[in-house]
Amino acid sequence: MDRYDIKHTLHREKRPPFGIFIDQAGFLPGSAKSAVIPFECDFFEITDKNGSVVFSGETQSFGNDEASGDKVCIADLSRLTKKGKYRVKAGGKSSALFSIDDNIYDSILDRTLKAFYFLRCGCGLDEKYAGVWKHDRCHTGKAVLWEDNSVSLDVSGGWHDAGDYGRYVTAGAVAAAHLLYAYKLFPRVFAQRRVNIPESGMPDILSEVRYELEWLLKMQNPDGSVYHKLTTLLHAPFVMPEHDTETLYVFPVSSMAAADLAAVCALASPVYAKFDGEFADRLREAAVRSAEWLDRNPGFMDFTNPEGCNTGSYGQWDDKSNRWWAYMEMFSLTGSTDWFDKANALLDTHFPLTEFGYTETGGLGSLAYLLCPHEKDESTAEKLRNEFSRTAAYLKKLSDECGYGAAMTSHDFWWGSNMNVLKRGMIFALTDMLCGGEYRCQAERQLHYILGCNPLGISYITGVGEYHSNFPHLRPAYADGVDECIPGMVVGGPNSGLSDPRAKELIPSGTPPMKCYADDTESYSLNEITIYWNSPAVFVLAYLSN
Ligand code: 9MR
Ligand code: ZN
Repeated sequence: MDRYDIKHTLHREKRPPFGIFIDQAGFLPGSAKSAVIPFECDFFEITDKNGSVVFSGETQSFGNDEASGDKVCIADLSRLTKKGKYRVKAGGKSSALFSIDDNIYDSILDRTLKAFYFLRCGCGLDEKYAGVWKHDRCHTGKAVLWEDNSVSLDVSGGWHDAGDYGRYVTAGAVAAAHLLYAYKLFPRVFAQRRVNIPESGMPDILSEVRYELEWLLKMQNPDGSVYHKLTTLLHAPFVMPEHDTETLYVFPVSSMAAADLAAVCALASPVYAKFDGEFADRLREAAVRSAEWLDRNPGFMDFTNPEGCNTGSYGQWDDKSNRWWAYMEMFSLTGSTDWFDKANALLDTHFPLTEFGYTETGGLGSLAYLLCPHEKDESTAEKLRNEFSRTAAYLKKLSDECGYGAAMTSHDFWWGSNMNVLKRGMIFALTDMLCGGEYRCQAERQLHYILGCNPLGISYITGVGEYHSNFPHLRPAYADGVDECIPGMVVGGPNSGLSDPRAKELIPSGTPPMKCYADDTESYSLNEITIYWNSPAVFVLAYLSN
């Protein structure tokens, strides 16, 4: 799978229309506000909707920014607090339109959450909920067990992982966990939030996550082992999901899948108890079953693609952080110190305790412990809080040293770099909340980078901002024939590894890491979308809306 048959004349990258870079959604009235000017100039002005100058100031020289290769100066407009819509002007250039308002995060949160509905599999997307992005029922048939083709299973449902139509347990569990923690920590943000999905009776975020959890439960064997993934043998061509009718295979079990399933079900069970006791019980039973399987099977069971299969593998080096997460969620669910001891025994095995990715899940386990309702071992809790504080302090330094405010070094721009930025936003948010670290401003800056304060001046969330990604590597977005992309999707972003042929074609060698991006459908290593790039965005937006 190297090239796709994609008509580039239809989906062509637009040239960035703005010369000054700013968060295109905007700012809360009381927040720090700045724009980045990628050329030398002494003064800037802010104009309102009618073009009248309402604010002006001197720029601050920042100097060379390593990751972008830009020499930048900063326009600090924090003192402008009046609500309205504005542009920054300097040196004959302009920024995109941005707002100062109390509700700037609301519609972005709605759209990034609704994005999960648009990725639902095993059902049709009705026009009533999906508008022009509706489609027929997809992937509803049974799937064949890879190891024994005479067995077929009903494993329909869940979210499409990404631009492809595969469904992968570890990726799904982690994305669901980000959303569940967003709900757990910021329930008021979601209590009344409606994003026009078919279900009702509980907050929409929980209905949406339930859609994935029901699928995850189907991926569990009676003995508690869990299949790693469900995909066709090869990635589908760029067709609508209902036209992808190749045989679906259920691929072998992995220990990460069992761990992540146990963890997310243990996390979810008490959250749903208030709304649906029967579902909460099923989640609890599933969690116990997989956690016990994990305990009986202490060896690392990786997953590698069998010969001839080219869909995602989500393989790992080890499963320590997944076990840590599972055991800590089990402790949180049951209060049984046996689970705590099993988790604690892993602490010396050295894995990051503040990571929120689909391979390194240590941060989720740490969070489970710090938020659990039982009496805690103070020294473990202290260690975890210290880890968050230490990591956040380091990341703040990176953010301060970056002209665009991203907590990234120039070596951090790999496949899905936008997830790195957003995960770091999560760490700032959590350190702020759990350790009293006052990192709100840094969390905001990560989002500002995603929404346009970056050296390409592009908002990396489809449909958000005047100039945003619109041609992601996302099959329905290409095949539906609708000009405007499905909104609320976070694209992967700059990747200095240029890990696909189209990226190598589009990005000249020597391009600075933060500029290794193109809004191009074919480039999966620059411009795909995934559920676990959207979920940290929802988390950070929920934190900032709280
Ligand atoms: O997000 C994954 C990225 O970090 C890896 O570098 C890349 C290559 O292994 O795979 C990405 O995951 C893809 C997955 O394998 C299949 N669905 C689409 C995912 C996003 O590109
Ligand atoms: Zn589908």
